[in-house]
Parts: sequence; C-alpha cells; structure tokens
Amino acid sequence: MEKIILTAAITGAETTREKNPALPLTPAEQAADAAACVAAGAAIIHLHVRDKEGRPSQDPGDFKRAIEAIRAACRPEPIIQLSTGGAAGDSPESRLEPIIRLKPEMASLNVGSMSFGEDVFINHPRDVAEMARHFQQAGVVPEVEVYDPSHIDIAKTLVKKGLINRPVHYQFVLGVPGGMGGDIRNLVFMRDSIDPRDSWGVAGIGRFELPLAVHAMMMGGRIRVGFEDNVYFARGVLAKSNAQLVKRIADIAAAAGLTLAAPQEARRMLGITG
Ligand code: KMH
Ligand code: ZN
Repeated sequence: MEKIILTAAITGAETTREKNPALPLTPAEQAADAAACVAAGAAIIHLHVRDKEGRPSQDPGDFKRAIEAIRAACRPEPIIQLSTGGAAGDSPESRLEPIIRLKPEMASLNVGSMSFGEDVFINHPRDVAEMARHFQQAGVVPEVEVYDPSHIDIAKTLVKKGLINRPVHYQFVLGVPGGMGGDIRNLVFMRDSIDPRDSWGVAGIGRFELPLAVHAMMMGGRIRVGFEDNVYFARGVLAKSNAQLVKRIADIAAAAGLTLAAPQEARRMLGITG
C-alpha cells in the first residue's frame, strides 16, 4: 500500500474564532500551527489567508506573507497548497491572482457550482477553464475539489479538453450542506466513479471528518483534517489545535500499521517536480 498523504486545512474561509478560539489567522499563527501539524505528520498545508482584520483574503501579498512564515517555521517544508476557492462570493479574478503571481507547487481547483451552506459557490465553466489554463501555464499541480458526483464528470470533460493533466488528484469534500453528504457509501461511490489512473483524497465536513478519514485510510486515499472542515475533537468538545486533529489521524494510521508520507514523498506521489 502506498504511504498516506495527510493534509491539514488549518484556517479556511468560513471558520471563525467564535467557532474555535484556537483558529490561526495571522501569518505567525498559521506558521506555528503548520509547524505543529507537520511535526504531527501532515505533508500538505491547504492554505487560506486572512487580511489584517482577519477577513478572508485572496490578496497575493497576504498569501506571500503566510507562505514565507510557514516555510521558515516548518521542517521539512510541507507542500503549501493555496486555495483558489477563497470564500463563496469572491470574484474569479481575485481567486486566480495568487496562481498568476505566486506560482505555488499546488493549489485547489474548483470545477462545479453549488449551494454552500447559506451561500452559493459559483464556478462558471468559462472561469474554470481559464483557471485550469493558468494552472497548466504556471506548472501548478491542481487538486480538484469535488463536492458532488457531477463535479467528477466536469473534471473528466476538462481532462478530455486537455485542460487538466492526468493523473487527476481529486479531493472529495463530503458533508457540505448543498453538496453530497458524508455517508461512507458516498465515499465509496465517489472513489468508484473516478478513473483508476487518478488519485483521490477525502475531506469530511464537521462530524463526518473522522469516520471518512478512517475509511479513506483503509481504502488508500489521502486524508484532510483541520479547522477549515471541522472544529471539534469529539461531540461538543472543541479541538485544542489543528495539530491535535492531525495527530489523532497519525496515531490511528500507526496503530493500523500504515505509514504517512513525508512532504518529499508526497511531492513524488503527486508529480510535483518543483
Ligand atoms: N470556501 C469555500 C467556498 C477551496 O479551498 O478550494 C471554497 C473552498 C475550496 O474552501
Ligand atoms: Zn479550502
């Protein structure tokens, strides 16, 4: 079995300090949090950033400050996967800007529109194609975020059009109100719906995070945990930190005799050539 790639989604756009006071917001806080997550076994940091007031931002300057702080704090250096999803309602141009300006190793690529909690997350086919083109031009490896089976079909069409390279690295984000639910059957269905040449991971939202992570581990997928998706450690008990959520997965993997991929191994597995 291949090693398991663990992602920490440390901040997100929708999570607030009201939901969990330990949410990292500033570059220094994100760097300390990322370092603890890497020490606990995370190979990828899925990164959203905030402006000086703590509001979600897609500003390349805000990203740059966070990236520099994280790179300085983490040994080994994790893959920093920038979000191009941003916050629901962000303009397509602002979401694309960090790709053009910063050319990260990896970034999320959202391909389908949907209700997203009380918001609407719009990914117009024209903007998705434009975004995918920029990923290719800049050599950025996309992680394709899919919240619904129809998004897999959209991604397959983008592959056929030559806008996404094989292997596709899917992220099944399950349990978003408005997307596919977090039932284990849905994970199996999503895994069975992709081309076997492609790879996949799962991010379970809220109470779905842990059961989906444990099942994905046994099924050979990547795993994502963190405050972007879930702020609880147990029912009614807030997680103390992102690293606490990462460590629990690392401990379960170790108990099951599975090995986590170090960042450099994850780069090789994902085709990140630098
Ligand atoms: N904040 C969500 C609307 C991503 O990072 O690419 C979108 C999101 C996905 O978080
Ligand atoms: Zn995200």
